[in-house]
Amino acid sequence: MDQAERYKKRLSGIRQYLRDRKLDGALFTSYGNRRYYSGFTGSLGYLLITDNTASMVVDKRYTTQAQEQSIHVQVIECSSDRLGSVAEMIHKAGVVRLVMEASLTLDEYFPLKEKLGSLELTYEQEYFLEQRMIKDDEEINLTKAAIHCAETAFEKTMPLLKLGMTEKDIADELAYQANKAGADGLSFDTIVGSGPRGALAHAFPTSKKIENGDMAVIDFGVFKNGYCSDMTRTLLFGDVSKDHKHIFDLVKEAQDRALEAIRPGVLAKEVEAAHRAVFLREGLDNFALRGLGHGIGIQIHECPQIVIGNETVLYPGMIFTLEPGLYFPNDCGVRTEDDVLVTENGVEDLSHTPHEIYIG
Ligand SMILES: [Mn+2]
Repeated sequence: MDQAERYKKRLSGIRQYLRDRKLDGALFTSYGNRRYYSGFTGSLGYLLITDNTASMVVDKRYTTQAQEQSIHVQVIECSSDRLGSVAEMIHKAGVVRLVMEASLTLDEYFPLKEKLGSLELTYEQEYFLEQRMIKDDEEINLTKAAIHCAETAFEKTMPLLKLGMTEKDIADELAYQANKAGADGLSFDTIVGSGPRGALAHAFPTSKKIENGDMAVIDFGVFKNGYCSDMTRTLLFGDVSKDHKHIFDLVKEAQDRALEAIRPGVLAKEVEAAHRAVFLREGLDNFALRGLGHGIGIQIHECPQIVIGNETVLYPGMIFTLEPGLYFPNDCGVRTEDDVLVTENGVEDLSHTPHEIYIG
């Protein structure tokens, strides 16, 4: 599939939506959707898709870049009245009924609404995000490359770790190694929580030193060529107690059960339930979070959400995380996270970093 075909296919999903709901145009304003439907990587742009046109208002900073990245889109450089240019684009396309993204902020919505006059406005979020759930070959390869980059950085960092280092030292080293391995940046702020701080599911790295017996939860990802990776490992420093190692083993078992449950046709909630069964069996469900994973792609959190009750059917091409965890306040936390791809026959685990890593 070449680039032209790729975008034609993506836009056809939106055009089907417009026809089904008797709408004339869709206005995309978020980074993720704008990028997915146009290829444009800039931070600001208003993309309008109608049944037979695709146009985008950008400011002068981005005119050349947008023309290069979005060859299937007519690029319009805005006047000093940015939203005025957006309204003009919408009027010129003959749109009467417009759907916008639910994430459009109020400070843009109200002035834009005024400029659009009598247009009928509605909003959508779920459908647009669901359009991005099944990745094409290029997206799968880009995601694999981002994962490989992060795992390379992780592998280079491991031999440098020792007792007495701080959480922040670990996060800094990972960031340095990620850049050396070719990352464009981190896909989110690295989480490092050691010892009792591991119980904070989103612990930010501090000057706390790693002590003998600590388990340290490290959640880390890179952004490369527009795609995100996401991985977590709980490192075992020195003499980890039997009780803590038991928790560690249960979390890994929960992930294994989830992995075994994945194949096309299965519901997201069934995968979630497969992992939770381990924690329920042990009477530890109260110490787990409410979800197991999330899609990754252009953004670090995408559909499908692998959470309790989600009836989304799994299809080949979906990529999401499996990240079970148990958190015991003031004691310890364990999480482990792989990125997986649903295949025609089952599932491919895209993460290859070992789970059980002892240090010191
Ligand atoms: Mn994650």
